[in-house]
Order: sequence, then structure tokens, then C-alpha cells
Amino acid sequence: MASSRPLRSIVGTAAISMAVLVVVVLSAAAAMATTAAAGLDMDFYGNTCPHVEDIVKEEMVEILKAAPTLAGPLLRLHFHDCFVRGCDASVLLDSTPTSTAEKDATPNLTLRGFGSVQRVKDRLEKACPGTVSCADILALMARDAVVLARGPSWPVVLGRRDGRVSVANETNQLPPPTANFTRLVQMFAAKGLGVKDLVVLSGGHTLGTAHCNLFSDRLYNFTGANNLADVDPALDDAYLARLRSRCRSLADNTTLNEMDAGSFLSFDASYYRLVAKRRGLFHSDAALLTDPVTRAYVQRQATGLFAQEFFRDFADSMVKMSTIDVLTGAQGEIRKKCYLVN
Ligand code: HEM
Ligand SMILES: *[C@@H]1O[C@H](CO)[C@@H](O)[C@H](O)[C@H]1NC(C)=O
Ligand SMILES: *[C@@H]1O[C@H](CO)[C@@H](O)[C@H](O)[C@H]1NC(C)=O
Ligand SMILES: *[C@@H]1O[C@H](CO)[C@@H](O)[C@H](O)[C@H]1NC(C)=O
Ligand SMILES: *[C@@H]1O[C@H](CO)[C@@H](O)[C@H](O)[C@H]1NC(C)=O
Ligand SMILES: CC(=O)N[C@H]1CO[C@H](CO)[C@@H](O)[C@@H]1O
Repeated sequence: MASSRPLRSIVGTAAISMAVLVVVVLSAAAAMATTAAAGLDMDFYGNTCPHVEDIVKEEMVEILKAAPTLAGPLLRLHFHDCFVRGCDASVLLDSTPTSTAEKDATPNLTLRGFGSVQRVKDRLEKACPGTVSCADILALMARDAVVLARGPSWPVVLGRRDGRVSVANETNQLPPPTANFTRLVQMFAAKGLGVKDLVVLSGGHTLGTAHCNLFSDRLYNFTGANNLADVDPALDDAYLARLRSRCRSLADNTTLNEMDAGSFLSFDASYYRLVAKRRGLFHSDAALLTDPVTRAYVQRQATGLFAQEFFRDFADSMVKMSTIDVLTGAQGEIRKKCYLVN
């Protein structure tokens, strides 16, 4: 049978395999070139902690089984880590008598998930003492949180080292929820991220919840007049009414709201459907409609027909974000406890 197969088709198959091989080799080389520059490596713990990814994954399954709402906070922790001093786990350090840490600055008042990170760290310290950095753990946990919420996966290069410094006022490098488009672009650019990364990574708001006081200016005090007519005109009327019924006053800092209302535990493209309907929760979400490039992306994803494209884009942008200003080689240290320098 095989001998009756026309030669042309065999040659054709060989040519295709060659082409595929060349593409694979080229992209592997490209991946190595970028990661070599950062000093990170997919197989960094290959000899020293070969099961690191399995261990993190196993723990993440348990953590999210017990507390499914932690997927969002664990993704957000990695974002906050990477935007301040690079992905060096500085976000995890406690304040000391002489220095107030990032953790205790306003944008971090709402961070959650610290206990889960330490739980994973403790398990890894048993398996491979003094080996795996807290910064790498955060990067892996964020990836697994998204995967377990039925989102995309991406390769996490490893070898980040932990920083020894955490400074509260440096959290001013994190974009505030009140930021307009210009400001968002500036703040992302300062971290080497572009407009596409901005619109794609904002899609992280498909997971999780937000406290009323982080957007209630849009409901009650948008221009500072502080009366019931002082609302953000970029907010849909029906949504405004609904948010007001949940967030009763400007001062409410306890009530939580699903950011991607209706599917806040699953990673999907429905965030963009809400934003397109002027139902983004923050001013920063609504701001994506004020620029033609990001508006086009929001509207394309709002159709629901291109979710796989969003998944690929999100994976690509996370790969970029998770290597911002990393410490490698002899820099920093491998912390024993994620909340304390050694
Ligand atoms: C574009 C600029 C961004 C702004 C202004 C912003 C702002 C915020 C704010 C104010 C909250 C609410 C926190 C709370 O009340 O508990 C929040 C939550 C969240 N953010 Fe962002 N964010 C931005 C980008 C990102 C990025 C890049 C990611 C990840 C890729 C992300 C992931 C999340 C997640 C998952 C939550 C929910 C956390 C939870 O459930 O506790 N955000 N964000
Ligand atoms: C943060 O505070 C330190 C000292 O407390 C100061 O030297 C530094 O300029 C401040 N940085 C910013 C960005 O405000
Ligand atoms: C955007 O916000 C910045 C301050 O964060 C402000 O200086 C600027 O005027 C604002 N731009 C627009 C177009 O409103
Ligand atoms: C309303 O907004 C203005 C301007 O942003 C601010 O100064 C004022 O404190 C706000 N009012 C309340 C009650 O928070
Ligand atoms: C919430 O507001 C109350 C009263 O205004 C304040 O005492 C408390 O510290 C605030 N909590 C947080 C987490 O900001
Ligand atoms: C999670 C966390 O560490 N939150 C801290 C944020 O900062 C306040 C003080 O400003 C602390 O009380 C919280 O414990």
C-alpha cells in the first residue's frame, strides 16, 4: 500500500515537515534569544527542583477548590509585583520598623492571596529548600490561576530572584482606576508595554471583584460637585442605577462588585462585551473606548467571535509583563519566607 503512494505526496509531506521544523527551530531560537537576554530559562530548575511546576499546579488546584474567588487576586498580585521594581516579589514583603512596604500603600489595601503564596512557598521549601524564588512562584501561580479559570496557558520562564526592598510610595507607578487613556498609556510604556498590551491585559478584569469606593466617584462625585447629577457620562444609565443600588455612598469601602458581572470566576472575553456596552467598572476600563485602536479591539472582542485570539494575545502580553525588570544571576536572593528578607 505504502509503495503505491505517489512520490510527489511523500516529497510534499517531507517539504511540509521541513517547513514546520524550520518554523519551530526559528521560534525556539527567538524565544531563547529574548529569554537569554533576561537571564531566564524554561528549564531553570531542571536539576535543582524538577517538579516545581507540578507542585505549584497541585497546590493551586487545592487553593482554588477551597476558595475559587482567589483566582483574580492571585493574577492581580503578579501584576502589582511586576509594575513596582519589576517582578521581584517586593509586593509580598512586610513593612519593617524603618520602612513602609508596598503592601501597606493605598493601592495594595485591596490585595489578597498572600497566605496562599506562602502556602506554596512552604511546600516548595520542603521539596527543594532555598531554591525557588517567591517571584517565580507568583508568576507560576498567576498563570495557573488563569488556566484553572478556563483561560489560556503560556510558558513561564524561570530564574527570577527576590528583591530585598519594598517601598510604599513606589506603588504610585501602578495605574489608578481613575486614569484616563493618556495616563494609562504612559504608565504601561514606563514598563515597556504598549497600547496593545494595555487593552489586552485590561482583559484581566474578566476575573474578580472590586470595592465600591474605587469607582463610586463615577456614581456620585465625578467632577467634584458631589450630587446625584454628578455622574460619569461614559457610564450606561441602567448600569449606573444598578451600581448605585449596590454602592449606597461615596464612602462605602466594603461592598464588593463583580467586575465581569455574571462570569467573574471564569476567564473569558465577556469583559469586552461589558466595556463596549459602557458597563466597564472603572474609568480606566471605560477609557479603552476613547482611543480608536483600543476601541476597535474592544468592539471586535465584544462580538464574542474572537475569544481564541484574545487568549493568544493575553498569553503573549503576560509573557512580556512577567519579565519586567527581573533580577537574575547573583542579584537579590532566594527568600526563605516570602514576606521577609533573609
Ligand atoms: C489598566 C490598568 C489597571 C487598573 C487601573 C486596575 C485597577 C484595578 C482596581 C482598582 C481593582 C479593584 C481592587 C479591589 O477593589 O479589590 C482591580 C482589580 C483587579 N485587577 Fe486590575 N487594574 C489594571 C490592570 C490590571 C491588569 C494588567 C491585570 C492583570 C493582568 C489586572 C487584574 C485584576 C484582577 C484579577 C482584579 C480582581 C482582584 C480581586 O478579585 O480581588 N488589572 N484592578
Ligand atoms: C519615596 O520616598 C522616599 C523617601 O521616603 C523618597 O526619597 C522618594 O523620592 C519617594 N519616591 C517617590 C516616587 O515619591
Ligand atoms: C489625563 O489625565 C492627566 C492626569 O492624570 C491630565 O493631566 C490630562 O489632562 C488628562 N487628559 C485628558 C485628555 O483628559
Ligand atoms: C468629591 O470630589 C472632589 C474632587 O475630586 C473631592 O475633593 C471631594 O473630597 C469629594 N467628595 C467626597 C465627599 O468624597
Ligand atoms: C473604610 O472606611 C472607614 C471609615 O471611613 C475607615 O475607618 C477604614 O479604615 C476604611 N477601610 C479601608 C480598608 O480602607
Ligand atoms: C493585605 C495587606 O497587607 N494590607 C495592608 C495594607 O495596608 C494597611 C495599612 O495601610 C494594612 O492595615 C493592611 O494590612
